[in-house]
Order: sequence, then C-alpha cells, then structure tokens
Amino acid sequence: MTGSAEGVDIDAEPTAAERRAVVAKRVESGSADLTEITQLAAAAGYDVVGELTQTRTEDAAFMFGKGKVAELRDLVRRTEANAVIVDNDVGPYQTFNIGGELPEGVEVIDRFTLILEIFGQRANTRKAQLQVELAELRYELPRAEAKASLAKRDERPGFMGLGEYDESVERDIKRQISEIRDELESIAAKEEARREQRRDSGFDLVALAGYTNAGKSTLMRRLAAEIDVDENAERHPDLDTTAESQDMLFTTLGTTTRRAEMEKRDVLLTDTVGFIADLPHWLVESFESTLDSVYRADLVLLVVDASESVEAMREKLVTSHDTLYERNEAPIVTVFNKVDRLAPGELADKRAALSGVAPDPVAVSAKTGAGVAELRDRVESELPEWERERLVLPLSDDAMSLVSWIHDHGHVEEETYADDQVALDFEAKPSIVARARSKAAGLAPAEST
Ligand SMILES: Nc1nc2c(ncn2[C@@H]2O[C@H](COP(=O)(O)OP(=O)(O)OP(=O)(O)O)[C@@H](O)[C@H]2O)c(=O)[nH]1
Ligand SMILES: [Mg+2]
Repeated sequence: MTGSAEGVDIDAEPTAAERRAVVAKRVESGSADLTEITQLAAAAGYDVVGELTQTRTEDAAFMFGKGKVAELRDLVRRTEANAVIVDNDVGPYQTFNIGGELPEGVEVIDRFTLILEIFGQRANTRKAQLQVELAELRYELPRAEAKASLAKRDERPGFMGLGEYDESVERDIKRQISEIRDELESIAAKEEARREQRRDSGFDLVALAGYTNAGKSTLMRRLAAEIDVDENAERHPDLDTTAESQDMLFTTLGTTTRRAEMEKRDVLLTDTVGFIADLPHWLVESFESTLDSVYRADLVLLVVDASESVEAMREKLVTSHDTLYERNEAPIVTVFNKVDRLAPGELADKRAALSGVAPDPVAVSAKTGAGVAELRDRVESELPEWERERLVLPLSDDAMSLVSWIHDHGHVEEETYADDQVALDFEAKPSIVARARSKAAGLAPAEST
C-alpha cells in the first residue's frame, strides 16, 4: 500500500483523538438529514470527515445499494476515516457485508451502537453503568441466540460441541441480564422510598424532561438554589456550578435533584437524561428507571429548544409526549427555551404554529434568565393546590416544635402570639395540614378553628 494515491499513513494507529468518521444514511423517500447523526458522532468523540446519503429501498445484503457502498469506500479512502457511522438499523449481516467492502480496520457503527458508546463513556454512577451494561447485553442476546441456533444446525464432525458452547454463552448473557435487573430494581426501590420521604416532608417534586440538548441542565442551574439535596455519595458532574453546559447530545445521563428557589413552595427539581427519537425498545427499557423521577413527579417541565425549526420542534414535542404519556400522570408545562436566539416575531409565530402540541408554553432563556421569573410563577400555580388552615396552640415546648415543623413543611402567613397562645395561619399540602391538625390535637390544652 506504499505510496498510495490517498496517502494513507499505515504506521499511524488511530488514537482516541483521531477518530475520523464518515456518516451515512439511507431514507426510503425524500432526502436524508445528517444533522443529528453528526451531533451524535461528535458527542461520542468522532471528527466527522465525510457524508454520504442515499434515497432508495433497503438492499437486503448491503442496506445501501451496492454502487453506493463502492462510493462509500472511495470516500473513506479519500478522507482517511477509520469509522463509518450509519444512521439506520443495520443488521449484523449487513454490517459484516459493508465492512467487507471497506479498507481494512474501518469499523461500521450503527445509530444504536453509537448511542451506547456515548452512554458508556458518560456513565459515571453505578446506576448508569448498570443501565449501559444491560443495554449492551440486550443488544447481544438476539445475536447470541442466532449464533447458537446456527451452530446447532451446522453442527458436523469436527465442529462438535460448538453449539453447546454458544448455548452456554446465551445462558450466561441471560443470567447477567437478570442479575443487573435485580440490582437496578433495588436501586429504583430506594429512589422511590426517597421520593416518598421528600413528599412527606412537604416538598413538591418537579421534573425536567425533554429532548437531549434542549437546555434542561442549564435551566436546572437557573432555577436551583445552592444546596444539593441528593444524599447520593456519588457526585454528578452537573452539580458542579462552575460546569459549563456543553452543546452536545446526551451530556446528562444520571439524575440530579436540587432544591429550587420558589416564592412559597418547597420544590425539588430533578434533571435527567434527554429523549431522542428512534431508539429501539431494548435501549429505552434499559434506561426506563432513569425516567421514574419524571413519571412520578408532581409536575413535569417539558423543555424544548425554540431556536430550532417549527418542524423539528413539533417532531421533538411529539416524541417527548409519546415517551411521557405512556406512564406520566402529572400535569405538563411546556417550556420554550433559548428564546434569546429568536428573531423578533419568531416566538409568536412558533407559539401559533405549535399550539396543538404545546398549548400555552412559557418562553424562557435559561442562558440569560429571561422569562425565568414567569416560569417560577407558573410552576407554583400549576402545582396541586395547597390547603389553608388556622391553628391556635398553647405555648408549650411541644407546641413550639410543632410550630417549627409547620414552618418547615408549609408556608406560614401569620404567626401571632397573645397571652399564653400562638395563632398560626398557614398553607400546606392537604396531607401536611391533616398531620398538623392531628399533631395539634395531641397537644393539651389546644383549640383548633
Ligand atoms: N442560546 C442559548 N443557549 C442555551 C440556552 N439554554 C441552554 N443553552 C445551550 O444549549 C446546550 C445544551 O444545554 P444543556 O443544558 O446541556 O441541555 P440538556 O437538555 O441538559 O442536554 P442533555 O443533558 O444532553 O439532555 C448548551 O450549549 C447550552 O449552553 C439558552 O437559553 N440560550
Ligand atoms: Mg443535561
């Protein structure tokens, strides 16, 4: 290969810094859009050095047409790429065939493997690591099953026992999957208990949801007070107040919960992994428990990047709604973020065009802080109603600790001391009011109106 026209330096091993990829996509009709796969490739650390698209029906052997694969090979040579990233669901057989046409050592990666690669690189909590492992195993399982049944069928003298070997690989994958599931379930149970405990303490749970890169983490930092409430020993990088949000897909993988600054309500805000379209079910299911904090919230803020085109916004809103509506019960407030990037009049046009999928959105800029005060008001008004109560308590030590308990769990409007009594006017969640009443009834002598 010496002195080849392409000038490929065969001595240079590609390092992490030199991951050069060609992105390719086939669509049945219309024209293929490579924007998202390019962003995903960048998120995984690739330099995108070439692009290739095709509009045609699927070729069983090569996914693309055979001539297109030859074109791909030339492009790979010319750009000195060491990976081809295909934004389609490429079967194992097709992957093998495409690879066979490319210069040696060039990897063929599909959309799902790429997303898994990103998740694998970013998984920095036990839970995220388990989820990535689970997704990888679930990706491997059908391939191992196919191999085992193929080996069994082809078993012939000289190949004896291979089928058995493949079957044990398959069993091993199944055993690992069930072990990981058990561990994830116990983590989810702990998280659920913690959510309940927080609710009992009078907190309203608000979750940020939305497509990846919408600006959820940036908005979280805007809304959050300084204190980090996640007792989790594992620190999440998003907790770092000095950390800059990156213009990258899937910057957040784990869940982060922080206290939000609101006028009256004690709100705990949870940021989590972003949505993306066209994920296979095994990948979505592996990350399902990550979204529990969204499904179990009292209110969901659905964040969307309003600087994108109306069509892109609509598609992402629909994807997000599909993901949410399956299991979510909380009210949803749509947040149009990044309004600092809009031209005059653009916001009104987009509001009108999207009123069907996003009724009455709140427009904000997480970056500049514009509209954030309005968002806080909106959050407070959308949260389940609080109840009003007036309690008159004696001036005993027990009563004083109840007074401070009410301060911690609700919003005290007025606290008047007279003679040997204190009158407390407050608002709180119905469950908190009920508990305050029963605590007060246990104090002697007290009277409640
Ligand atoms: N101009 C502008 N940029 C913003 C705004 N909000 C966020 N961004 C930028 O958008 C990019 C993504 O922001 P993130 O907050 O990381 O988005 P995310 O929704 O948490 O993304 P994932 O964690 O990947 O799901 C970053 O480059 C931010 O700086 C905004 O209001 N205006
Ligand atoms: Mg994020």
